[in-house]
Amino acid sequence: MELVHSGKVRELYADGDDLIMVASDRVSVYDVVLPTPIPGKGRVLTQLSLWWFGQLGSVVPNHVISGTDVPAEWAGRAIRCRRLEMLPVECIARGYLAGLGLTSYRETGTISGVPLPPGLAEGSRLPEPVFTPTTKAASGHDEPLTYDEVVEVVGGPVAAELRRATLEVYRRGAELAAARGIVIADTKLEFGLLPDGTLVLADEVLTPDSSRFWLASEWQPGRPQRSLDKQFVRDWSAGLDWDRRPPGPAIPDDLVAATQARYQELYARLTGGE
Ligand code: PZK
Repeated sequence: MELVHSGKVRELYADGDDLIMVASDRVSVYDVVLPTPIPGKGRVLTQLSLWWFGQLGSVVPNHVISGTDVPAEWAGRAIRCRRLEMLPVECIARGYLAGLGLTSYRETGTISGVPLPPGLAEGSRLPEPVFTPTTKAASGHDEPLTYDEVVEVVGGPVAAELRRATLEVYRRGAELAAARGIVIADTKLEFGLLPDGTLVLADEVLTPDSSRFWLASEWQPGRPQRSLDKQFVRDWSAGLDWDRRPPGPAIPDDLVAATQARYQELYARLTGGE
């Protein structure tokens, strides 16, 4: 099959009119892929995405054709999907203050032009989720976009659909996760259009590679929150004498096992499955 796109942790192949998205066991920290894979990560994230696509089907159509009609060597970690005309906007919804949203709030009291109340702390829940789109830079870093800039890029009607679908996917996902003891702080979504103009949710959805997951029982505004995925790897690598440039360090066996267990636990908790 023809490789059409190779990302840090996933590949995209063309199969006739369809695309096949394949998730690897690679893990990245501080935007660098580490030389040690986390066995089963690609399968867990693929199955989690498929589960969410199913849960969210009534909010917005998605690009999934099949999670099983894929080449045998990729079974369990690949999705056959419809080819879309992708929109050049990263659609982010934030329900809590972290990452770049926190930075923006500290500097301006706003995120993406939306004014927020004073006195919020790192990790605080926002009064309501905010749509904080960015550009999709081929390399380097994504730049924040105001809603008006999204309108300039995709037009008013599609911009309005993007904001509604992004916030609704986040709201439904966060509500479902909350019932299972997990906080989804924020998430990044990608959308495309079918030839008839229908807006379709693409890529992966509500995985730990595209979202921040916290344990509700540990959530405490006013300090950095512990992420429910590769936090062990991040913490360990932060303590090394490593300049965060490639090549990254090899992950010790016990950390690989612990990280593998966290991914599996997250999947089991959210979906009630194995
Ligand atoms: C598409 N990406 C990003 C994802 C990578 C790169 N349904 C679609 N139709 C057309 N294009 C895309 C999709 C999707 N999803 C997604 N780039 C193009 C991407 C995964 C692995 F290497």
